[in-house]
Amino acid sequence: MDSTLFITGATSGFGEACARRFAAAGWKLVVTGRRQDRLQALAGELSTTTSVLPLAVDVRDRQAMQESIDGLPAEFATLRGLINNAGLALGINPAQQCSLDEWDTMVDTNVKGLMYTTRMLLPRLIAHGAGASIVNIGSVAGNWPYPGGNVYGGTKAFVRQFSLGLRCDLVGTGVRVTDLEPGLCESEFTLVRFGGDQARYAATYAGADPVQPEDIAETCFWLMNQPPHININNLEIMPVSQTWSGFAIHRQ
Ligand code: NDP
Ligand code: 8X3
Repeated sequence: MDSTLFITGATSGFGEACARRFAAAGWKLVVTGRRQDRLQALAGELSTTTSVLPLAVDVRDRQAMQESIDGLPAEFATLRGLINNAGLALGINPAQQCSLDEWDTMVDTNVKGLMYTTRMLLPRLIAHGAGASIVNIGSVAGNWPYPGGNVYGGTKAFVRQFSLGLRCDLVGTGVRVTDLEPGLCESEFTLVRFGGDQARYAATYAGADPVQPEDIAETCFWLMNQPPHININNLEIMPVSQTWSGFAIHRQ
């Protein structure tokens, strides 16, 4: 079977780990992200194993995404997999202190970017048919509220509901859809969230033995290699160290 995977946000974290995992299994890759230098380095490294096409593109730029996808060479034209992974959180402040610009960036990336990529690539996944898969990277933040999660959690709740809606629309095409919902995972996500603050990055993971990007990549690989009649609708994955708090009660 010809297996080509399109990954958004392959320049670090989950996306980069997925690129390595699927390349090792012989999948051809289209790897995307904004940081061209990282894409080139990754493509250079993995191209000793498989065919890799680096595409430097911002998922928020609808026209640039369309042009990149329209220009896919024939070798990468039909997709067995799409991992909608590009995304970010900015800050963890109470809503009443948040920046509207940061809220716009999260919505434009996590919601609109994912929406554009999916719509533009659906015909190529449908052309593959049975066994094709979309894995959307949601979050536990889409299922469970926490202080400061506000718009980030809202974007991930969109990812969950959009994924379920896609399942309805894609019935009969053979294309599977999963919302993969990680909890605490160690990646540059936390550096981005805290504006590059290394101390907050270290404090976030200290003593927590967090999930690693390679764990997420292994899960994506497992999801996409289920028998073609199986769809895992959604899947939460947390480190054992992470659980829930009780309800908060503010007393007068
Ligand atoms: P990283 O910061 O390591 O990776 C994020 C990736 O997204 C990078 O490759 C980045 O590439 C890309 N990206 C961000 N904005 C854009 C954009 N506008 N256009 C194109 N690419 C973009 O974080 P993770 O690997 O941890 O995060 C991946 C996904 O997982 C995100 O959707 C995140 O919300 C989600 N997630 C993360 C968790 C965690 O604890 N780490 C837990 C649950 C979900 P570049 O900057 O080069 O454009
Ligand atoms: C990232 C997980 O709990 O930091 O999506 O929001 S969390």
